[in-house]
Amino acid sequence: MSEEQQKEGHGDAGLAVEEARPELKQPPMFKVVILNDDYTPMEFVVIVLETFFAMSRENATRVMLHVHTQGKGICGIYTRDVADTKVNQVNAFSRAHQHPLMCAMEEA
Ligand code: TYC
Repeated sequence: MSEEQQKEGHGDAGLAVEEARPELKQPPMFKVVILNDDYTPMEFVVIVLETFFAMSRENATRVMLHVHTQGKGICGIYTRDVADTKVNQVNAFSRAHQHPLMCAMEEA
């Protein structure tokens, strides 16, 4: 139909043709944090950060020292399923090596 016909109101019986806005939301994100303790060797924490969070040795060492002095530190921010998987992997790995290192998730 021509623009002219549309303006005149002929031809489409006044049907609404506006597209619905897609109802999409960003998924909630979760911080994965590690906690300090008195027993886990520093080197083990660095290996965990390299292995499960793809950190360089330099960054892993920096994060480990932050946790050692501040009590807690962020390993990364992920969707719920990825965060949950990483927490379970790290805690299983620490238990398997008989270290008390604890990893947890918090809504970001
Ligand atoms: N505090 C531990 C030590 O002195 C090292 C450590 C760092 C442990 C970070 C846990 O998340 C941690 N051996």
